[in-house]
Amino acid sequence: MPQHATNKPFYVTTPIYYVNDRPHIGHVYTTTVADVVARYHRLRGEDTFFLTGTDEHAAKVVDAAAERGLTAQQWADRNADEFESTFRRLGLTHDDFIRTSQPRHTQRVQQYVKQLLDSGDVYLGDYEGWYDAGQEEYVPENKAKDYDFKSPINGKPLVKKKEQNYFFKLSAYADDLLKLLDGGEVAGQTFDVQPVARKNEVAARIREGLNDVPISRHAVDDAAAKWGISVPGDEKHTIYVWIDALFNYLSTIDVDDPDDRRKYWPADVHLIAKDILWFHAVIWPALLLALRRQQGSEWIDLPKLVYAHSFWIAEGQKMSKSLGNFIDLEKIDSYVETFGLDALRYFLASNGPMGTTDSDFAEAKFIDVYNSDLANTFGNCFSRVSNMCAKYFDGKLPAAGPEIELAFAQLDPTMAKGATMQPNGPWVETRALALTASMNQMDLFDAIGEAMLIIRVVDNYIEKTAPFKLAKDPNNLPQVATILYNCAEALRIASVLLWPVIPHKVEALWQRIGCGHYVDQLSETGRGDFDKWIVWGQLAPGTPIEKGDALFPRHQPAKA
Ligand code: ME8
Repeated sequence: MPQHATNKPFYVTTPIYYVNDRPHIGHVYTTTVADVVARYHRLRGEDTFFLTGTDEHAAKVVDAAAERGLTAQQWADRNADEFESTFRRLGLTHDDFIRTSQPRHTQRVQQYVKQLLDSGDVYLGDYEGWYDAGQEEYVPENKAKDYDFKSPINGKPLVKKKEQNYFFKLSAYADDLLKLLDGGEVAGQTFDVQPVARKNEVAARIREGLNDVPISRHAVDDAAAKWGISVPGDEKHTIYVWIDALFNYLSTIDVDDPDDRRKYWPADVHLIAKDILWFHAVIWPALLLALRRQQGSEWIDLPKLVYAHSFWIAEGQKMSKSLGNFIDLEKIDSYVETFGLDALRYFLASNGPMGTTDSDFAEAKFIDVYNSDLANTFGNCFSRVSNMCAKYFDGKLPAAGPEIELAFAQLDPTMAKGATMQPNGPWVETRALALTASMNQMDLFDAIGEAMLIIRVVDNYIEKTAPFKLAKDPNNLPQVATILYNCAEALRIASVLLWPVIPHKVEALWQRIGCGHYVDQLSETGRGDFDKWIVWGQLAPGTPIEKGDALFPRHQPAKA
């Protein structure tokens, strides 16, 4: 697992997406998770770089463009715009959007491939094999046979293809890769793949043997292959789209500029899905090991972690073109319109396929999660606290006193004895530390679970201490004050923990509880003060608590 040294800036990437079609929920998901991770690191005050973008030199882009009477570049431009504007509309905060047809990328790719040609890691040879045109990849003989010579991904027939190609000497890196995956060091470098089941899959496949891989296509007799970056010094060949694409993680930050983007390398996490694990867990580190041996490239360390999540399915079925059941942009927009952007983010982050099982994107589940976690827990908790401040303390946060221990003992002796799950300083701060550990493991479920637990405990505490009953006797008001202070403070800390996931609603909450300066700091500097903000006791007594509209109004399904 990556240890985040405090002085190393944080760098997170998503795959760059093919522009043959418009974005769908899968693309939005990975980019949203990366956004949550990036926001979390910014919240911690870290210098953070978050990269996404589009992968354009694919044959299927040429085909899709031709069907519409457009050039590949025109079609790529249109869809790249669609990806970028979608991500912006969804409030995603990437620091750059790389397109592989941009000169800043193509020039660097040519430079890297030239270095590999010069070192002999890339050489010219002949290749014959089974090609999956949809995936733009060769399928090994035994796998092709297992799938009856059809694409393991889309079921279309594989084609036997023979070409003169440039090859990358992948076979030379098998031992190094196995050592790295086993937790060892190669040339002072470490490299991890998670979840561990995915790492084991990759290692098992490497142990079956690694062949050198073709990394070019013949651009003379293949019109689609002309759409690509030429192999330096040999115009007849273009660089295979996958090699071109992988280099995006490096080309974006490998620039001489006053900001010194190279400081972000190595990537702390490449977030991907299981479909593209092999390229990221095997080809990519091997390319980098080859590259960093070249003069001037010694700074090119290995990425710390490749994290491969699983897949969304839709309403219980695999999403596919033929079923026409993709959660597409229209559906995504309709969820946002009905429930709000943060509700979509919350559902993706808390119920998505991080880990090794697929997740179902089902409307009933979405509504259930929305109502139970956001409306009834987060939203309701704030409205209870703000209502009581309005009713008993003139809309202001009261000061806490020592009276609560007494109140506890009187109200619920069992709880006072156990007293482990009280929304008090030490307990809440422990939850924040647990969240940190979970985020470092890319365990979003646990991280969100810690924040939600605080709110559930606050709710339970309100039930158990019953301030609304206590308040009937004015002599009890000091106890009510303590209860409300504890609730508000616990809720404040929970909201800090939830900011990476539901930033817009959390910021609205902060404005209502006298923490507008958090919003100002984040918008002015881009960074938060996590370690300070999670310390108990920062809400000043007397602060006006503004009730406002429900943060997450309960969703009532329309009656049929
Ligand atoms: O593979 N569930 O691009 P791509 C979750 N250009 N995530 C999904 C998903 C699903 N059902 N479907 C897609 C490519 N994704 C290459 C990548 S990187 C150097 C080049 C997400 O447009 C997930 O992140 O096919 C997956 O890895 C990616 O989209 C594939 O996007």
